[in-house]
Amino acid sequence: MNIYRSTLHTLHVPPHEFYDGALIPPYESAARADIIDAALLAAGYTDEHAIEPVSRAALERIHRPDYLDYLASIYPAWCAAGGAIEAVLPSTLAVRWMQHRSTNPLALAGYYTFDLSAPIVAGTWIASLDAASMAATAAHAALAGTLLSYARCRPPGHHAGSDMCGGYCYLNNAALAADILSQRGPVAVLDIDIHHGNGTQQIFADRADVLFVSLHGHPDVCYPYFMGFADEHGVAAGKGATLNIPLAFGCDDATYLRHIDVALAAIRAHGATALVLSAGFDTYAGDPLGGFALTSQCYTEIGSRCRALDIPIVVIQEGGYALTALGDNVVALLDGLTGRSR
Ligand code: Q9C
Ligand code: ZN
Repeated sequence: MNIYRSTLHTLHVPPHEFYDGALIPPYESAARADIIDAALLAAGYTDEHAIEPVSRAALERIHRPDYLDYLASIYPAWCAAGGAIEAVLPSTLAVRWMQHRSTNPLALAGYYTFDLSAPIVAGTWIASLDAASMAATAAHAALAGTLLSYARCRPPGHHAGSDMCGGYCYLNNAALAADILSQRGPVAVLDIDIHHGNGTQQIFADRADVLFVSLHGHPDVCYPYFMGFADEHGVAAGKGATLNIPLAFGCDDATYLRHIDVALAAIRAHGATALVLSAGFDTYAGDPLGGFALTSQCYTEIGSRCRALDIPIVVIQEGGYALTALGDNVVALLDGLTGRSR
């Protein structure tokens, strides 16, 4: 199994996030990556491969050019315009009937952001590019015959849409990998983060060749609230290529695995030639941002059921905030995907 990881993520350390009205230390921290790296090493998952910089053309297939320019340039522009040096985090969002395109950096931030949990600091663009590069490199390796890769992406990506950041996400790493893999034939994204992958769904909504399947906390009670309902099936040519499986909080291993089988049946029916696994571990019992009750063994079982698809798999790290268990849970998933028992 190819492993992609690096230390550039340490350039992205936001000072805070808003959580239901409170300003708190960010759950999405550099410590998460360190914990995963230590666990990979201890478990013998050490087949590290070099990361190739992702091309602008590849990024522009999933993100709008003006959004990419925004991410690359907003931090100094925001500071020069009088924004706080701590981070770019707008107080005014361009919601529904407020869509005027301003060039004021303080306004731009509200145009390209959908919530208050994606602060941009000086190194956010470099760190995001690096995470995206891991995902793209893993996808190219899969095209070249690698059966299994794990990209330890930080920041995560599945909430980032074609032109919006939010939910700790800036560039959509999983969408980038899926788009690259789609050169070869139909592909599927299976999103197992507890939060619906609203960005990935939006990016692929009108595409028939990329099936998006997500198991997540029901949006009536779970972030991101406004998307992820079972009646969203895709639009235009993409109708039928979106499958949302919202689940009630409290979901246990047995219930979850029953629904994984539904997801895998859809992936088989789609004729997927490759799988991108958007792997969040905030479904773990006791995750501070979760609400499900999965055990570590469940991740091994998810992995082994995905392995049975018998197609190349690119695993993209998404969420997971129960720090004491995060490393073990990543290893548990990889054990299932490799068929390794310990
Ligand atoms: N009351 C990922 O797991 N805060 N992002 C939600 C809800 C944002 C999660 C507050 C959660 C973002 C990648
Ligand atoms: Zn999540």
